[in-house]
Amino acid sequence: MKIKKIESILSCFGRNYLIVKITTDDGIIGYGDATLNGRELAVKSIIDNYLSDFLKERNASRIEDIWQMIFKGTYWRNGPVLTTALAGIDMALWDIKGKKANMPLYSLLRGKCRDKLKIYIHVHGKNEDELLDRCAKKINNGYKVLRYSFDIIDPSNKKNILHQPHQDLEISRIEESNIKKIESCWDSEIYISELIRITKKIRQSFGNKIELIHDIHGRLSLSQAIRLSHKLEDYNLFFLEDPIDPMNKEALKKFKYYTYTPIATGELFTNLYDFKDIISNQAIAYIRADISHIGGITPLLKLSTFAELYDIQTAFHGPSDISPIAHSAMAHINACISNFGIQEYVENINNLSDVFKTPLKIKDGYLEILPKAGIGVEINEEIMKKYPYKKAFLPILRDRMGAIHNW
Ligand code: GCO
Ligand code: MG
Repeated sequence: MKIKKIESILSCFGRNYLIVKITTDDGIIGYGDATLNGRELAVKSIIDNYLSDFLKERNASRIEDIWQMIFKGTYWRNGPVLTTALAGIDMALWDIKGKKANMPLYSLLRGKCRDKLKIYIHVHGKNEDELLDRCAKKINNGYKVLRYSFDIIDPSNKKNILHQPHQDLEISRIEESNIKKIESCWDSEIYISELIRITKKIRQSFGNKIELIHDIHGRLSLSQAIRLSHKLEDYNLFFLEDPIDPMNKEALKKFKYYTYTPIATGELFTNLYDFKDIISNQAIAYIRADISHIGGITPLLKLSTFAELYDIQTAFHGPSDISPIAHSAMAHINACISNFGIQEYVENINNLSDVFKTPLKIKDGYLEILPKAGIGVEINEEIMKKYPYKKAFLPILRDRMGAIHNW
């Protein structure tokens, strides 16, 4: 089974998605996700102009070999542009392998070891009341784990909002915008006190019937994070994500001795080595690897097994800026690894169902996966063409003195 054709399709459904399509000489088509939010054209270029030359006429079933060839063979290994392109190719090849064998990916890998997946969804409020209302609505809809965030009006400039990025798609987001509108001013101290106050409110309102997650996006210093995580211990978070800059591995290794709030990190990591030290030191409780940025299914399986040896669980990155193909591929992996913890999920991702028909289904707050061959996403390319790419940028934060702050 030889690779005949490699295409990359870029389109925008509120968020931009870059899809890799590989066709084999026996007519099997595989799809993968190569979306890198804010850098889509760079990934498209590396696929179209470089990687496709490596792939033509290769044996499509030799996935490990192709993965290593692209990662090591290009010499300038690593970096999010290369690994995201590689992820798209890797997913498409696994999709082909599953379709050829007529098996869902989870069967082709290890076979299901659980029937349904615990998930968490985003709930955002523009103010405290809206947040509490929306939490109540989500709990009524059966969701068990909520990742909460909220806007804060800057007391010294009412026009400035201290934003927290979120994927609650029913609430307007500022995450992607024109280059001229993306900068805002951030104040970590105001945020810390508001976060403690609002977390207490959520717990008082809903008791222990839900589990809570909060994402800090690496915005705090180590000492701020220690102070905050102590105060949050009373509210028993499921995990706290990226309290400090995830690149500062030494700080993460120290941080674990200061708090018993479980820590999750890793959505920014683009290779297995980024995780090696913090896993082997048990600095974190959950790995937040992103299938589309770490290089696809092949490395994610290796990473999960490595984490399993240290009693660390998975909580793969699942925002709306990776496509339903990536969400589906992760669900297959989650179904068949023993150290699955939880999966981040975007409720409305299936609203794209006229374009992407996924094998995923939400039932009573859990994610279920239907037995479709391969990754199991059907794509309507005709409709897809009607949603052209729109250039958009992620926000940029500055501190009170005007210097760039961690996003
Ligand atoms: C998460 C992420 C998202 C990011 C987004 C950036 O934990 O889901 O941090 O909230 O904002 O992936 O594009
Ligand atoms: Mg995050």
